[in-house]
Amino acid sequence: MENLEQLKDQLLACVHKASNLNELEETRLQALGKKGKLTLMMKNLGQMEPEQRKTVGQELNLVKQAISEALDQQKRQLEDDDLAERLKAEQLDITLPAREQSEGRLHPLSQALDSALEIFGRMGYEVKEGPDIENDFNNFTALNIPAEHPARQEQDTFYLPPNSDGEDPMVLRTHTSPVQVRTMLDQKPPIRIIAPGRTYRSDYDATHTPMFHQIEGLVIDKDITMGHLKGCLEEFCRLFFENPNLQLRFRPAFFPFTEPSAEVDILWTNNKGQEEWLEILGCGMVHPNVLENCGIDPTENQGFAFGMGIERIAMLKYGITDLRLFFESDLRWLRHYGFHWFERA
Ligand code: 2NM
Repeated sequence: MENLEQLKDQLLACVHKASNLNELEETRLQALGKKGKLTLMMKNLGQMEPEQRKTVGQELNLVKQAISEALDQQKRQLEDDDLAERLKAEQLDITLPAREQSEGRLHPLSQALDSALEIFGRMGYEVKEGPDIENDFNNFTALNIPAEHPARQEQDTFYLPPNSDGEDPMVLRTHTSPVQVRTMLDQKPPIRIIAPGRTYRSDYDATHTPMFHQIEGLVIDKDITMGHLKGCLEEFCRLFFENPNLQLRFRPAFFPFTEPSAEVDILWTNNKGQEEWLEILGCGMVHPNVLENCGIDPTENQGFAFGMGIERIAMLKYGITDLRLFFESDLRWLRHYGFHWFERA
């Protein structure tokens, strides 16, 4: 009996001394394993007198139970300590920026879009988005694009399968202008918005992809003029192309949704050192029919709008020569033309 008490104290001391899960397992085996001290004593019970066997057996069971409980408790404690230590060691500051050597790159389209939005944001434009699938009114009718206009033809527009409800088929938006239409329909002037996003036209060659990206802008108030339009676009182009002396040329053009309309060229020095005018965007004063279609009184309000292709301005700014590679997800191309987070606008 005295031996048993000593053994119990000794085993408990071992349990409490175990400083890791391996040591604890060792202790468990010493006590309760196949050849453990308590296990062997249990085996010896068989050789005792029935009376002695009963009392010693009971004592032994109590000791076994006490050791088992101590082992469980110590195990939980060690596991908790382990976890706490690991949580402390593996602490991660998720607010830190990515490491410079990180493999990830920002796609040049994202970089171009970020820069453009940064510039328009500072000018006080609000970013608006809308769905890629639009109805005929928002994409065409409201924008003064008549039924027989070539832009509506099958070869340019992706039409969705017609519905049984008799409505015109939905389309993949051919420009982001429906976002402006939606905004005019539910907001009163003054309006100053920029609408970036994906657009779709059934066209595929060296300079066209069926999906491409646009940024369009719209400003409406009581006394907005073409002077405001010119100033805004000149400021944008000089900031975007990082050239404070960049020359712009406004050429008369035609769009159904603006009158007058213009195309803007920038004076560009090509890689042979020669200067050339390159078209980069279209713009104009919003057509009174468009304002009217969108619930804005054209006798009280006027405004300007503009639109540009993000692929195009990205190619010019970053010296990218092949449009189609934008959409190939070629890692070598991305490593070459992509940007690191710290190069962002
Ligand atoms: C362009 C060129 C000229 C344009 C017009 C409108 C709206 F909705 F206000 F009528 N949004 N965008 C516009 C005008 C777009 O892209 C070359």
